[in-house]
Formats: sequence, structure tokens, C-alpha cells
Amino acid sequence: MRLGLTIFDRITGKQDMLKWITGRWPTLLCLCLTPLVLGAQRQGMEQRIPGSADLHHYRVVRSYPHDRGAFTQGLVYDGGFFYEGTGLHGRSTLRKVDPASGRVLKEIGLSPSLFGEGVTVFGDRIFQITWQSRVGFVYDKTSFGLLRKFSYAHEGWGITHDGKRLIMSDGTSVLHLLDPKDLHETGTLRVRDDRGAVEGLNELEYVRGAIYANVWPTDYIVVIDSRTGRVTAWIDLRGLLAQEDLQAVDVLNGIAYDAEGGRLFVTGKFWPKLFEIKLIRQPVGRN
Ligand SMILES: [Ca+2]
Repeated sequence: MRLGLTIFDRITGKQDMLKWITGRWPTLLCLCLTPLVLGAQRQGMEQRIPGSADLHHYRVVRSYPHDRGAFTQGLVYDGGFFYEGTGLHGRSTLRKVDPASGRVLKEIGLSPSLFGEGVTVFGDRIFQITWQSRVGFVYDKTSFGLLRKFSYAHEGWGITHDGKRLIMSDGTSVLHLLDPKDLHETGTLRVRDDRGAVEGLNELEYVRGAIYANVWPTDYIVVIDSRTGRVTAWIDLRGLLAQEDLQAVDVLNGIAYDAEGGRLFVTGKFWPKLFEIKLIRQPVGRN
């Protein structure tokens, strides 16, 4: 009896398992194929990179601890702190982080239905956008109190500003320019290099007249002329994480700039470290 039940359980268990697999085969197929698709996308993007734009490499100045549980979607440096937006449904947050220790000093969670994306600090306000819900939030920088919500007509990936305009990415090659007061779109910027449109623009940072953008799903950042949309350089950030830190990490994503100190910071989704880097500029004419 016991044996019979066990066999029955095993059979029904297998049947249940079969049903479970059959019912979810599109999801399972997707999960199996996603790394292959991402790998192909990454390879395709990396193959197109040599062009007439400069190619920069990097030197690590200092590394900082970073929360391995943070699916980093937005990163800003302001007044001695990092402000970070994290993603994933049920795990999306806005947080203020102590750079030296990586300790989260202040944090609020988003509704589980929302997938948090980029953040930017504009004066005494913090803007945070979401991926596919087409809703963004404006918070008081000190208290994280919600000041207002706003909506937009595309996906939300990254956000930064140039002191006058908010600049948003949506995962394509188009950047959206918004009035920071009424949050209406005032124009777009089409990002191109000499090989054509540069797709997959993700986390953003405005740095001395240029817009830096992570190019999903690669380890590259493009430097964009903020007036024309022209890519003036690619930054090759491959190899930032040591082999022992590569366990369960996702892609490079997160750029912050300390305008007063001239310091550039980068990290990634689930990365255990955040890096201050210096660019090593390699002009046109490289091999
Ligand atoms: Ca940023």
C-alpha cells in the first residue's frame, strides 16, 4: 500500500510536473533562451562599436561596497550621498546610501505592481520613473515625501537632467526631453553614431554637456552630445568586476557624477561593488 501510494504519488507527481511544464513551456523556453538572446544582442552591439567615435577605457580609482540585493536602475551622487532607484516587482525602492559603507540611510518602497527605474535629483526634488506603468513620482529630497505623480506615453528606463530639462530614455535610441515644472515633453533627441541609431539606452547621467548612457545589455556606456544626439565616444567597461564577484550579477547599469569633485561612479544590477573610475581616452585612429 505504502509502495503503491508512493508509486501513485510519483506518477501523479510526474503528471503534475508534466502539466506544470506544459502550462509554462513558453515561460521556461523564454528563461532558457533569454541568456542566448541577450548574449547575441550583446555580441551584435559590441561588433558594431568600432566606428569613427572615440573609444575610452578606464582605470579604477576606488571601489565602494554596494548592496547585492539592489537591482540598480538609477544612480545619482548629490551632497555626499548616493541616491539609488532599484527595480523588480515587489522589490523596487528609492534609497539614500552612505558611499563609504554602502549602508542604506533612508528608503521607501514602491507599490508591488510597479517596476522602478531611473532616478535623478533636481534641486530639492527627486524624480523616479517606472518601467511599463508609464507613471513617475516626484519626492521631496530630504523627507522622501511624495509631492506628485506624473505620466508619460512610453516606457521609462533612465532619467537625468541638464539643469533645465529632464532627459528620459525608454530603451530605444530616443531620449525624451521634459519640462521639469509641468513634466510635459518638449522634444526628443535621436541618438546615433556613424553606424546608425544606438538602441537600448538605459541609465543616464549628465556630465559636463554630455549625456552618458548605459547601453543595455552591454558593458558599454555611450557619450552623447546633448545638443545633437551624436555619439562622441564609447566607454568600454568590460572587466570591471573581478571573477569572484561575478556570481549572480546582472548587467552594468548605474552612472553617477560628482560635479564638484569631478568624480565618475558606475555600478550594476546586483553588483557587490560600486566603482569610482577615471576614463582613459583613446582617440580616433585606434586599432
Ligand atoms: Ca544616473
